[in-house]
Amino acid sequence: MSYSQEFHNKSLSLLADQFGESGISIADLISKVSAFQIAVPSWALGAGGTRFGRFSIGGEPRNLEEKLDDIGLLARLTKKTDAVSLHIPWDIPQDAEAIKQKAASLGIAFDAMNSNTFQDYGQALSYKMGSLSNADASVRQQAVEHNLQVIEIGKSLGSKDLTVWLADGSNFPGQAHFRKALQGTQESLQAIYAGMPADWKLLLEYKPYEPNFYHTVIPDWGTSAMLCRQVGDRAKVLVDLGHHLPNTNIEQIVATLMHQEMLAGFHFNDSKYGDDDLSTGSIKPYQLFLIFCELIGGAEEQAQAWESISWMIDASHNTKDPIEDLIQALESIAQAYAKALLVDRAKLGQCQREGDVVGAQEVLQAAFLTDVRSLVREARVQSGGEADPLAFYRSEKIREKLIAKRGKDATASGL
Ligand code: LRH
Ligand code: MN
Ligand code: MN
Repeated sequence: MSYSQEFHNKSLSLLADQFGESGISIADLISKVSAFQIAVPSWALGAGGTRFGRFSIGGEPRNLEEKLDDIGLLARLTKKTDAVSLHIPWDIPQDAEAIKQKAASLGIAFDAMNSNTFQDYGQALSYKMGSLSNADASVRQQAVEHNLQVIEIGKSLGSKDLTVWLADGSNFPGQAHFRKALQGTQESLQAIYAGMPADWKLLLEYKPYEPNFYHTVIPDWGTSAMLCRQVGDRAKVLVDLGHHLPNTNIEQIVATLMHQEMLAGFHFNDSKYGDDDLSTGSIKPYQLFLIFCELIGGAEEQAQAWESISWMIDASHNTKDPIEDLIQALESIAQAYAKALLVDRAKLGQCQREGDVVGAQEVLQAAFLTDVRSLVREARVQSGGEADPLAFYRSEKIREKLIAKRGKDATASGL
């Protein structure tokens, strides 16, 4: 939809009229939406996508500096991201100080560092049979040391988090010893945690299947939480939206984790079937909205502080221009958040106490069905971003310019 200033102003004042009555201040919402920032992973900037094929879009960032340039551009257009999440070994900085300075000049900080013990990249021992859980102690030790190196790189860049995702598991019954694999993982994580600075957080992902299809060592939030408890207070559960079996109630998982102050943060993406890594909000926007409802409720009712939660996109596929895709994802996340802020929580609480099921649904849908695009746009413009980032990106022919600069065959490292 093309944007006009007049239409924008009208929609915004309509929102103020609509929600003013229930005591919701649009100005307050605008400042909350403006403040909300989501980190972008370095691996989302290439058209790498799925593990099945790569169709380069051209002009992809060829190194860490160019990845930072792309995120700097996203930050400037959308005002919705101010950090990058690096993946080691894909993003080893040659000169950490220079990279740090470049990032700072673009207004980009370093979010969680991601370790990689799910593929072989020339290290001494293979991760084919697992990493932190491997039956062989020397492989476990190598994987621990890799994580410690990732922490060192993160320290040199000013990061404060380590995200661990394990592909560990087995493909066939009998292949792995379940309890020993868990015990090995626990001890490895304890060793990694012991090497983390005192102001760092460890974010532990879970995933029910893939690349292992019979069992994964950390299949669900419960196993992740159990391991985190054994590791330490600053180890918490990371919810990657794609890492659930179909129809899992993710908003309930979020509420449960917040209830125990165990929610580390999110990897946003969307899916139809599994870990599809599709653009956030492209498939199940209602689910995303309900997740934000739980987040806002959990923070307001002081289950867990909003500021303690990390936000990141983790999507990567091979059909869209990655920058356009990220613009859309950042917009969808901001919309879901804005809609959840519109929920009349007092009324919802009353419906819950009175057993008014119909009323509760009405309250949620009144917020969800509201068009908040003008609100999100206003937040962006007030922060100095573009009114319509996607239209700007296209009209300025930014991809064409990137291709001219970096080449048609330039590909980014990553998935
Ligand atoms: C694999 C995965 C996981 C990690 C990322 C690096 O499932 O997508 O979510 O966060 O790779
Ligand atoms: Mn993830
Ligand atoms: Mn994943």
